Amino acid sequence: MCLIKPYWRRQIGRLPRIELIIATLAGIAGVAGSFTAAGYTRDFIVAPIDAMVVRMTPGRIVAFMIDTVGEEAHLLHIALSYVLAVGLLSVAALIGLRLSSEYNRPFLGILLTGLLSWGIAGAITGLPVLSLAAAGPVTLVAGIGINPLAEPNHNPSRRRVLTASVATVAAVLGGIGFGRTRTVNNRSDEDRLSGVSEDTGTKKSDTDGVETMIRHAEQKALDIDGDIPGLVSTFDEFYNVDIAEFDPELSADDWSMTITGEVDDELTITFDELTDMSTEHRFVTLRCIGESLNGQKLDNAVWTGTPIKPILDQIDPDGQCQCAMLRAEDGYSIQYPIDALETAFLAWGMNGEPLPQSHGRPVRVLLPGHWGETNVKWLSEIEMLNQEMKGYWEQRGWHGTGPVNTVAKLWSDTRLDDGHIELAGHAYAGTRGIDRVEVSTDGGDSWAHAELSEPLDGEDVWRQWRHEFEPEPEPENSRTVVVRAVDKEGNLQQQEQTDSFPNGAHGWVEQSIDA
Ligand SMILES: Nc1nc2c(c(=O)[nH]1)N[C@H]1C(S)=C(S)[C@@H](COP(=O)(O)O)O[C@H]1N2
Ligand SMILES: [Mo]
Repeated sequence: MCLIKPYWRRQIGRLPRIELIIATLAGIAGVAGSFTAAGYTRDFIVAPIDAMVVRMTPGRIVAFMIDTVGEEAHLLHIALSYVLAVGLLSVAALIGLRLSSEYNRPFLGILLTGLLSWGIAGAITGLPVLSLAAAGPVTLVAGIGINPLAEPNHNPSRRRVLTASVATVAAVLGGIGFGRTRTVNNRSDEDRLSGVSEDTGTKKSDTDGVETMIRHAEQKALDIDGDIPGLVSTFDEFYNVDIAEFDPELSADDWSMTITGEVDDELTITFDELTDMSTEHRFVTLRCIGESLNGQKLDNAVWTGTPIKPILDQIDPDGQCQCAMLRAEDGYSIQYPIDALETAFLAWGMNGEPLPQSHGRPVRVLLPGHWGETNVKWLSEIEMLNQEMKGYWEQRGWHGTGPVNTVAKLWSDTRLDDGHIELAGHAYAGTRGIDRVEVSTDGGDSWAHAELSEPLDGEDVWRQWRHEFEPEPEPENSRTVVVRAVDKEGNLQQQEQTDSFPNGAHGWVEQSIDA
């Protein structure tokens, strides 16, 4: 409250309420107009504001929010960005409204609102033409508020607010309708891109290989009645974690990656050079360190790409720490040892298609066995360091560059036709691999081995498990089911439960079910 100096507080207090209302409506209409033209893309006026909010939020606040609010924390910065966008555009309208009421210059007020809102939108997005779509509605709604054609005494404020509201609602509804199709059109641009990049991206013959792998995975999947994901996640199923609300839009043709820092000569690799290297398809499973113990930010896909080792062999990093900072187009960064980096894979395809925009088009890193955050999307630079530095999440208190924790998920419990109960889920232990999953249906007193899916080819893959049991004839109210995994090195999953912050969730998943 005390942020606003008393002088300004008094000035704002003196503004007629109706002008504030109309200016706010004008701001809303402007944001809607921008959405109409840009859709939910990086050209939308909220996008650059959101990027700025994400960059400026102090790390401790981000860590605190994720810990207490969880993923919904995302909604807060988006909401704040909307408020800022509306606020900035309403300033343009307010100035116009003031000019016309204080100095009785209605046409000048409207003109100024138009110019100012266009300038503001243009300065935020850097897109002068698209900014007209934001400035138009702002000017229209402010113009309704000003209403230069009315006789001074025949212009009751209630009617002006009503008309301005109707115009704003129309702008918002129109925006939602048109903007949606813009967003969808953008998606189909992506699909068209897949045709374009067929020669540079996933080649036809490669795609056949991927299809065979997906078929094999389908054959290996267990016959599970419950509704749980298969062994290969589709684009829609595959989880998404981004620091920014609006993903970078990069084309393969313009992409390149540069290795910089403690090297004799910098090395730049273009998309063509990369895809000309030896191509492989790999099953790789990703898990986000921020997910809750039994959460669903765990997925698997077939990725097409090339090992990074031959590229790293061309340079001779001589930094003291033998570590590298990976950077991406969205401002993301993460640091880990060159030893680990050498095991990485640079992927440009996913399930037989070019990488979807949300998963890092055109090129992302896949680092076997490490937490999701090491798998940099929209990769742009690898900087060889002399000294360790913290990446985006480590600056915010996470310890997510190491190997994943072992976990067995309990994702479904289903009563079968014969009255039995089927429990099922996925288990994952990174490159250690899953040896077995054990299930207890009596709160941990006795344990049985679950049925496991045949392992997929690959060093970093999940498995499905399934366990069927017969409930008591007289159903108890509920019973406690506990699941735990043992990795191929013989380690039993840690029993004690911890939160995901800062080392990833630990513990045995425990649920009470009716049986
Ligand atoms: N450039 C960039 N890379 C990134 C991220 C990001 O926000 N920006 N998020 C990371 C995190 S925390 C995870 S868990 C994985 C998620 O990958 P996905 O969205 O493809 O599932 O990407 C990682 N790579
Ligand atoms: Mo993550």
